[in-house]
This record gives sequence, C-alpha cells and structure tokens, in this order.
Amino acid sequence: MAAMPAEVRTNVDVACRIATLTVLSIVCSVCVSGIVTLMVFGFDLDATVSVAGVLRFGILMGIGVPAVVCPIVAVRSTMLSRDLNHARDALDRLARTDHLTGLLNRRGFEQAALRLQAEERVAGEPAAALMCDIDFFKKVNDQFGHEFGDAALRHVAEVLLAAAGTSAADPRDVVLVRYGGEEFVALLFGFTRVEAVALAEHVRETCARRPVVWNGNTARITMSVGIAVAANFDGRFRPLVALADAALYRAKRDGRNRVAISGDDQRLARAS
Ligand code: GH3
Ligand code: MG
Ligand code: MG
Repeated sequence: MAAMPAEVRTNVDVACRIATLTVLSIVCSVCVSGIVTLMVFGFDLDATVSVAGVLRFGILMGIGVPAVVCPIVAVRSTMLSRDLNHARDALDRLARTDHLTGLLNRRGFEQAALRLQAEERVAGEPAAALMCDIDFFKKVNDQFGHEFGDAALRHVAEVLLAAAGTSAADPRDVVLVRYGGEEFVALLFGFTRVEAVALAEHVRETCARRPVVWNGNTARITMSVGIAVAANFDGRFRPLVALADAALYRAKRDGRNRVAISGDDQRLARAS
C-alpha cells in the first residue's frame, strides 16, 4: 500500500484528535445529564415533573456540563500547545545547527553573533575571528571515502569545542560554526590577540597531532587558520570574518598547516 503523504497524515491526525475530543465531550455530557436527572427527578420514570424540578435540572446541567467538559478541553489544549512549543523549539534548534558536527550552521552563527553584538559588554572589548580550513580535504575524501571525511569533520569540531571550552566562570564568549564544507569559524569575544593566536595554534597543532580514526582507517589531517583581531571591537563581526578569510588564503599560499594573522603581511611589507 502506498505511504500517506505527510500533509494528509497531519490532517488525518488533527481530524482524529477533534473526533476523540468531541466523543469524550459527548460521553461526559451524557453522564452528567444522567446523574443530574437522577439527582433531580429520582428513579421513578413515571413521576410527574414540576416546573421547579425542570428549573433545578436546567441550573444543575448549566453548571455540571461545563464544569466537567471545560477542564478536559483545557487540559487537552494546554498539552497540545506545550507539544507545539516543544516541536517549534526543536525545529528552531535544528534550523540553527549543523547536523553533522552539532556546531552552529551559518544561520545559527548570524543569530548568535548578532545577539552578542547587541550586548553592550562586547563593544569596546577585544575580539577575534578564526577561519579554519582543513588542508587538502578533497584528497582525504578521495582516498578514504566521504564517510571517513564526515568523521574527520566531526573530529575537527570536537577539537574546536574542546579548545574553546571556556569555564563557567569565564566571562568570554566563543561562537563556533561550521561555516562551509570543511571550513569552520570561531568568533572569540573578549580574547586578546595573544590569546586568539594561542587558541588557533592549539587547534592547528592538535589537529596535526591527533589522527582521525574511523572504521579501521587512520589518517592525519592538517588545518590552516586565518586570524583577524580587533583590539576594540565595534560590534561588526562580518568585516572581522572577511579579514580572517583573507589571512586564511595567505596561510594556504604559504604552505598550509599554519596560522596567519591579518595585518601581519602589511606590517612585513612596511618593514621591508
Ligand atoms: P585546500 O587545502 O586548498 O583547502 O584544499 P581542499 O581539498 O581542502 O579544498 P577543496 O575546496 O578543493 O575541497 C573541499 C572538499 O570538501 C570538497 C568536498 O567534497 C569536501 N566536502 C565539503 N563538505 C563535505 C562534507 O560534508 N563531507 C565530506 N566528506 N566532504 C565534504
Ligand atoms: Mg580545504
Ligand atoms: Mg575550503
């Protein structure tokens, strides 16, 4: 039998919920009516009914039915809206996360960076952007297969997370993102130039030293890192990332498996 399309399945699900709630309400109403009738008129089915009795019956019904049905409907709709909120949160998390590495994706990165940018404590503080790119990653895929390549991407994400793991008491913020295929960005708020370079060197060195092991295969990968530093961050992270990207190109050009710092080339050019 052909599978039901998702939209039809959702409609069927909604219709079933409505039908269940309706049936439940009817059953409750009938039960309340029965109980109220017996309470007001007794068990004598041939008894003569007085207007006062009918009035009492009407009042009791008016109170009894909503008193039973409303809480059921309210509890049910509260549960449904809670489920809906959970589902929306989960979707939102999914939309911001890279499924392979668990890091932020570009969308999540923009949101997190903009949020931090809006915080006054970040402006005027030092900040840095690291643009990290796995060297010759295409060859890794070609030699060991894409699944191994995926494991290598997860491996790099773990190295970055471990390196960036600042303690709870540390007021500095790190935003990590899988920026593209084999490119990762780390935004480091509150990091000085020396601290940012140390972190980049640590990441580069750890990647080079610790091999990727997956499904019986082992390979070493290296990383090139471009760094841009702002001594007094003005809150605009995009230019910082662009500078880090330019520095990354220099790290690649100069032989890979190295860290290049934006601005250092100009300094060298002026010195010569
Ligand atoms: P360079 O040192 O100049 O950066 O060389 P490179 O081979 O790393 O760069 P290139 O841009 O030529 O190749 C990037 C490769 O990354 C090609 C693509 O197949 C691979 N890639 C991108 N996303 C994924 C992914 O999600 N999983 C895997 N396994 N590979 C990916
Ligand atoms: Mg690469
Ligand atoms: Mg690349």
